[in-house]
Amino acid sequence: MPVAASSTSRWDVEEVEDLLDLPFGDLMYRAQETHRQYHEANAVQLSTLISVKTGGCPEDCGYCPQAARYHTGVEGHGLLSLEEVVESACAAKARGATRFCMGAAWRGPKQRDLEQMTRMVRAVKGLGLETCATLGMLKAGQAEQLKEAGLDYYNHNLDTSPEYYGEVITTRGYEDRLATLEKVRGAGINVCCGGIVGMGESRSARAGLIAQLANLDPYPESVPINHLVQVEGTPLHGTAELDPLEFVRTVAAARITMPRALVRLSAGRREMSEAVQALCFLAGANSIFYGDKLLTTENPEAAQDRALLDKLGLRPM
Ligand code: SAM
Ligand code: DTB
Ligand code: SF4
Repeated sequence: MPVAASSTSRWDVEEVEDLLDLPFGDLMYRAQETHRQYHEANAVQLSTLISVKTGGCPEDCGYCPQAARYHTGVEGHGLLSLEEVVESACAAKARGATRFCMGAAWRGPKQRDLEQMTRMVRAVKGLGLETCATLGMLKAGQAEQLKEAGLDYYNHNLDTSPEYYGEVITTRGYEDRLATLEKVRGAGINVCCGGIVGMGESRSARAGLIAQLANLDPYPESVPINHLVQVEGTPLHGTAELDPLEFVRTVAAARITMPRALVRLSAGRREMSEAVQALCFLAGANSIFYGDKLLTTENPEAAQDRALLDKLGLRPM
C-alpha cells in the first residue's frame, strides 16, 4: 500500500498504521531517509537520569514500580539534597552525558517541592548540562518558575493511545496530560514527550500514540520511546512479551512522523539484545539514557554502552 510522503504536519492514525504495516525493509528505508535528511547519521545524544524523589506515589500507573499501592520492593526516599543531585550531575557530565534528567514520583509538585527543584535546575544548568525534569502534572505558574531557573526540557509522557490509556491509568486522564504539556509549551520550555510500548497494546494503539505525539503542535523536541520494564508487583507484570521488531517499527514511525525530534531509545534497553538496539538506531533513534540506572530499574552499564556505540560507529553528540 503506498504511503504518502507527508508534507503536512497532521497524521491520521490510519496513516501511521500504514507506516507500521509496511514491509520491514521499506519502513527502515523510509526512516533512514528521514533520519539522514534531518540529522547527522551517526550521532547519538546521551541523557542521564536521576530519581530525586523515589516511591510512594499516589497514582495508579499500571507499569510503575513507584506507585505506593503496588508492592514492588522499591526503597523510597524523600527529596534528595541539592548536594547529592549536583554530585550525580557532575559524575554524569564526566562520563559524557549532555543532558541531566531529574525525575520525581509525584502526582505533581507542591510549591515547596518546586522551589527545591528550581534550585537543583539552576545548579545543574550551571554545570553546563542541559536540564530536564519530570515531576508530574503542573499547576498554573509552575512551568514559568522552572523556565526561569533554566529548565531546558520537561518530560511528561502520553504513554499510550487515548483509547488504551484507561487500561493502564485511572487516577489522571489523557486531557490532564495534554494540559500539562500545554503549560510547558506556554512557558517556552522544550517538550519531551513519548510513551511506552509492550503494555499489551495493539499495533493500532501504537499508531494512536505516535499520531497523538506527531499532532502536538508543534511536535515534541524529544520523544522517548520506552519498552515496558516489567516489575513484579505492578499490574502489568506478566504481560505477554512483544515481538522486538514491533518496538523497532514504533521507533521508525516516530522518526518518520517527527523528523526533527530527538527520538530516544529509552527504558528497556537492558532487556534488549545489541542487535535489536542496533536496529533501533537504524530506525532513527538518536538518543539514549546513559548511566547504570534509569529511575529505579537497571540500565546497561555506561562502559557497555560506550562499547556498543563504538562497535556501531556511533559517536556521542
Ligand atoms: N511521576 C511523574 C510522571 O509520571 O509524570 C514523573 C516520573 S514517571 C516514572 C516518568 C515516566 O516513566 C512515565 O510517564 C512512564 O512513561 C515511564 N515509566 C515508568 N515506569 C516504567 C516502566 N516500568 N517501564 C517503562 N517506562 C516506565
Ligand atoms: C521516560 O520516558 N523514561 C524515563 C524518563 N522518561 C523519566 C523513565 C523510565 C523509568 C523506567 C522504570 C524505572 O526505572 O523506574
Ligand atoms: Fe507516579 Fe509517575 Fe509512577 Fe505514575 S509513572 S505512579 S505518576 S511516579
